[in-house]
Amino acid sequence: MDSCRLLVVSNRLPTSITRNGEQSWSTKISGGGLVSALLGVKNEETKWIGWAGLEVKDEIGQKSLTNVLAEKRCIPVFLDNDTTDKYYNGYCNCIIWPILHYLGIPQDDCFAKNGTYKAQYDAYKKANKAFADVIMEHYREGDIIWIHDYHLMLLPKYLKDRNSNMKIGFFLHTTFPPSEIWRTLPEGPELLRSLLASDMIGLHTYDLVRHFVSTCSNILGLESTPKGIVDQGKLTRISAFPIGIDADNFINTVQTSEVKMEMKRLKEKFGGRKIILGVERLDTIKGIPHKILAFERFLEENPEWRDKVVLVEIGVPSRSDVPEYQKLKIQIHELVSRVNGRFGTFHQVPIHHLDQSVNFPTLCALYAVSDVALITSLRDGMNLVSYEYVASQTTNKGVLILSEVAGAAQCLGAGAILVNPWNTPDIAASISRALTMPAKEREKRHQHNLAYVKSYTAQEWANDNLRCIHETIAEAQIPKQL
Ligand code: GDG
Repeated sequence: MDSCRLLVVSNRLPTSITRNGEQSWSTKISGGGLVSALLGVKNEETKWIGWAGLEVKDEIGQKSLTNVLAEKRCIPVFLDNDTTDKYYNGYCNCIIWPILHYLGIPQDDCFAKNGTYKAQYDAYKKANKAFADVIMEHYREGDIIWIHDYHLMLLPKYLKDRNSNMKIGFFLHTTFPPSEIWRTLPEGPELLRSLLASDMIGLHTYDLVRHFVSTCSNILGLESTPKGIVDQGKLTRISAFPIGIDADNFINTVQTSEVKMEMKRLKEKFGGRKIILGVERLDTIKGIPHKILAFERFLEENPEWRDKVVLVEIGVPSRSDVPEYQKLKIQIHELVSRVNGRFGTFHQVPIHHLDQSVNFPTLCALYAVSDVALITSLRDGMNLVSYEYVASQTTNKGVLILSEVAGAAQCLGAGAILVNPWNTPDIAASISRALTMPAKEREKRHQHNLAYVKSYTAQEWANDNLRCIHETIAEAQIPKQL
């Protein structure tokens, strides 16, 4: 791969920022798949451009934060609170996110709370333009721009309009729906045209590539080839790159004394009961109510397990200003309370539920002590939690129950028990099967998944994406040389 400067662009920077005083800031690296994937990219120089995550109105503050972040190779985009609310809470998370995950556009209080539809889309454009401005300020000829996710779908076009020589890759971390769902989005054609201004678009799986390509053909009437979409002689390459994790980080962290002590505490806390684990952002796509209903069914049908198993459900707060997410939280609380009320005793309850995130060592300890991971996403681009669980199960060889409609099912399907998240009785039966699975079968399934998780890592994913961007750019230059 050529040595070049890489500008990674995503809605958020990989650091969380707190203001302590006029010119005093603390920054902390945030976790997550994208951060670990990109930290491993071996490039001459990588810079990360993203929203600062907080409003900084004064110029002195903006300058001082920019200087602090420069040391971390990060460049902030500043957005005011009103734009952020309409762009992020509104258009990104009320409109595009549900469409991308095959759900309809909500019609009610989403607009009342986060501004009208038009105001939300205007804010989306404004935010994408603010990103384009910052990129243009820092861009040098030859840089590769690698844009991430649905927050920035208008950015490829805004950039190419200003400099048609720019080399742009785009990666979508979510699912992408069939064309008839995308068709319901009023701005769908405009967003597609902008995405196609990229040189290369990556999605997690071939199914998603197929959806994207057929949507471009059906809605825009464009020609598709095995490599991608052709518009007026220009090819935009569309390819599948299933994201991975930094498996060694989990394998090594579960060996640390801090995690081992936490594992011991957790085992004592749950008093020898089998642990079923759920970890996810509290999100409408993660199927948390479906999981609780299935666990309830399992307890109904298997009374002998009632005092021998606990479901630990970590629902990490997410998008808490969006009405759909507020409703979901209430629904989950009601369900947890019902199941605990029905099957709990004075001594213990069957669901241990937290509305909080946990720190990384605790997360690793939870992964490592759990006997089963239960993932019932209704749609999920990939689902990194399933990978992280596998990587952390070095001693337990726990069982992964995984939604068949998560992208991860296409990579871990042979080792996991796959379930349809809407099939409550089948998930309940799968819990029973997982808890009673013979050690030999658990070992075999675990080894299968571990081999995959270790071989296709976050770094491989990033390198493959970048290799493909370089190839596409090189191929596009061939006719000019003839
Ligand atoms: C999007 C797509 C796609 C979770 N709770 C805690 C915590 N986490 C970390 C996990 C994991 C990440 O958050 C979640 O990643 P997922 O992939 O499971 O889900 P999304 O957030 O929806 O991610 C998804 C992904 O992008 C990557 O392309 O797979 O389909 O929706 O890394 O470890 N980390 C800590 N405490 C927690 O409580 N420290």
